[in-house]
Amino acid sequence: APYVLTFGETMALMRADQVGPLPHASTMSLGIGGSESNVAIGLQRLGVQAVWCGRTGSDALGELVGREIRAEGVDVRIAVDPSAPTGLMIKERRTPATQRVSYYRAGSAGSRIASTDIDEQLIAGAGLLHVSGITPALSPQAEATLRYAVDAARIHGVPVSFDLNFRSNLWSAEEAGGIYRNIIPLADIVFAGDDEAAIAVGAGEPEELARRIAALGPSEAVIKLGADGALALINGALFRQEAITVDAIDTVGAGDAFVAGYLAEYISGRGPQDRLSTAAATGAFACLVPGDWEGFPRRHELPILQTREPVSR
Ligand code: KDG
Repeated sequence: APYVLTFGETMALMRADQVGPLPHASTMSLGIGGSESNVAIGLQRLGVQAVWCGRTGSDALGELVGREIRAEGVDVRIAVDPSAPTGLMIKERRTPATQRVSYYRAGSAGSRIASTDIDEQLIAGAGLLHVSGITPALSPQAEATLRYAVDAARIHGVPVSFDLNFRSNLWSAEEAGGIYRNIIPLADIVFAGDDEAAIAVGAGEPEELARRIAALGPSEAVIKLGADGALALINGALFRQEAITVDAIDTVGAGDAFVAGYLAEYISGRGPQDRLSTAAATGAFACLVPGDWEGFPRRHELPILQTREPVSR
């Protein structure tokens, strides 16, 4: 069966257990998070083999990153960097429904990812390469690594998926926009929130955003609209998907879950409507728990959100 290859920075993640200002959080939970490893975990839970490459420090948090992703069945390829620490991300739960994320990742091991960390044969053998727009925001070397991987995928005829994933804490919309416009033409599938798509191609209605992205080259442009669902333009045909309404307690990770759901169906050869409906379900599941990826569904759990029965026995 084909595997999905992805790479990026995964950090230790500390989140306040209680709602309130961070300086008054007396206890924090320790876990991990990273957009691309979240996608890998999401794929793995849906029965698709995923391979994740990344760099961590030679430290306890790096060990944690490796253990957690490996425990999900993902094939993990970590380059340990003795000269830099594993990055850290902190989540404050200021209200029951709002999160604030702070990064402690400048100069981290993950930001020093290099092309030598991703074996070309691993790229050549993949069914799909998934990359995110967080990587080029980390360092010039990380950007070069992304370019190397995408170029190698294209040379070997491996489809490329690109999630714009704008992070305003890492760079400006102007900087990001230029890089997005360089990478989008090299991708087959592009995922973007409507706000993210606007950074790349200018503001507009979701359908128009998808058309502008597709005009740059990708055969599939998927616009994520949060609680308003999603829209996909696939080889010129438009598909719409409603969101599944949930009482969201933490939406961080929902975009990654959506991508995992979409790609799991794509790589399994399922059609646009299946890709979108699974994506909507996986995205909704991710909003139900405080962690970024812990709530991602297994395939047999997908129907749970569609049923009205509170108890199954
Ligand atoms: O998509 C969720 C991610 O934002 C989170 O897990 C951490 O990769 C991350 C980032 O850089 O924000």
